[in-house]
Amino acid sequence: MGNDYRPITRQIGHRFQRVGIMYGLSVATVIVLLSVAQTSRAAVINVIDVIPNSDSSEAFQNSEPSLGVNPLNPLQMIAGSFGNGTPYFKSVDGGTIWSDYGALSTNDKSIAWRQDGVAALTSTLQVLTTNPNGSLKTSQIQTFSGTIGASSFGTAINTLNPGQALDQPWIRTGPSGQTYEVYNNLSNTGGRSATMRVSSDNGATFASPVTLETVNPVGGQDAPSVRSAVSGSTVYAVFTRWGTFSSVTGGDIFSNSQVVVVKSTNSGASFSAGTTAATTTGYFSTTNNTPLTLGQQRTSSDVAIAVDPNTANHVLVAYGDRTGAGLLQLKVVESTDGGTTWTQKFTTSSAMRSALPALSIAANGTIGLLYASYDPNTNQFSQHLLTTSNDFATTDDSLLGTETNATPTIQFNPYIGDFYDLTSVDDVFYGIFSASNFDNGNPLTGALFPDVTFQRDFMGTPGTPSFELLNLAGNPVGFSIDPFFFSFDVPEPSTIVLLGTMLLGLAALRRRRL
Ligand SMILES: [Ca+2]
Ligand SMILES: [Ca+2]
Repeated sequence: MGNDYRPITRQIGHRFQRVGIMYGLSVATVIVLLSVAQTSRAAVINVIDVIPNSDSSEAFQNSEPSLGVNPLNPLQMIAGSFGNGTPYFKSVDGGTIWSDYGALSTNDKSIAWRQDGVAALTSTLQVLTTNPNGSLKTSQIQTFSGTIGASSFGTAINTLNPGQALDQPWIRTGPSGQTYEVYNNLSNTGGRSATMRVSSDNGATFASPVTLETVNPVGGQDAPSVRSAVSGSTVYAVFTRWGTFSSVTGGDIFSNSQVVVVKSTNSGASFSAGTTAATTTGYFSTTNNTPLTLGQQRTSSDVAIAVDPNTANHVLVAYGDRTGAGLLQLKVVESTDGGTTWTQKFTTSSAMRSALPALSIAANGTIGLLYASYDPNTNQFSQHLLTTSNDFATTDDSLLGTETNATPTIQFNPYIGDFYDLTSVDDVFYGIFSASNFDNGNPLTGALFPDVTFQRDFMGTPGTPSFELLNLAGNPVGFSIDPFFFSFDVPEPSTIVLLGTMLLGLAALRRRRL
């Protein structure tokens, strides 16, 4: 039993191999090897189960995770996921230790930190009424503000309740109190559902909502996910304009959908009409284990956007494409002229289905893409942080975890979430994903993490069949979906020599410890 155990043998398994190869070589040789091997620098990244030790008895499905990091003090962060209501968690040590930060009654939620560092903001959705067929009729979006010293978000500072069908709010912040909430308003005329509202006082008050969509989508609405990214006074938003509908096994697809990017250069006071960043086949499935899902995880409207913190004209979009029967792939397009023209840069493997993209660009220009994959042949999930420091000339795909889809069984939709979340401060990526905590070291029956840390109580050894969750009284607790946090500082190519030297030092250290 313990709450900060790290599975040392598996943690360094990968590193040890590399070290073993290098051992006995001269420093100069190692530097040369590392320089040559830059194209394959996938890393073993420590992932931390966010569930605090005090919550060791929980067995909820903590899906759909969000993360906010204080840009002025990245030791401070607040995360949230589904669970018993929507529990929130905070860390003041860079994500190593997490504690409870209250809970809100929400359907969806999103988190962003104020850029002045004062507080985190969360935007939440509450469904108020449904139609007889169960579809959304009315809902409200609320905004909450919480300081890191507080114990919860407290009461809402703003409520949007127009008596309409609002869905999936997503919050991001700008440098002078601007707060951008994008969402899908299914009550908008003509199915022009992609919408944003803008605050200039940290979410206390908002200007009238702006309908970002400017045409009536052929598919009847824009896809549920609307996302935004901010660089100074430049704000981008992206959504998928659904095209021609057809029904396939397991759900709906929308051919000739458009991935639309709109832009404001005046902190959201006005927006340009959208440009088409890509054409795709949209998809929507709220069932489970179909050719259109990631196992038990439903799929819909995967889209993400990131803007370069140093160059507002440099913007990236990731989106989902149903590229064939039983095949879902993520694609990344890039613009360096402020969204006027777009270039295809990256596509995930066609050997498995991928979704839940989250994008960020670090201060040093490194690009990060967090995503989930599902392999129908093995019935396994995997999570990945893909990074590139040379604009996708080469990419490093770091595997964060692999889990069976067979267990735990779904408690509600979404199984692991309609999104993951990734942000960055300076040169460090901060990400969060939800996955099974069944860390028996075997993704055929449980989960395998290259490097994981648990705060919740357990007995046995993580990564082995002896691993068992315990409550604080020492009694067994069932395995469940948990949120997992990670941070990752990508070394720039110029620092690779330094890394080589460090690895040699590490080699000696690790060998002694073995
Ligand atoms: Ca859980
Ligand atoms: Ca959702």
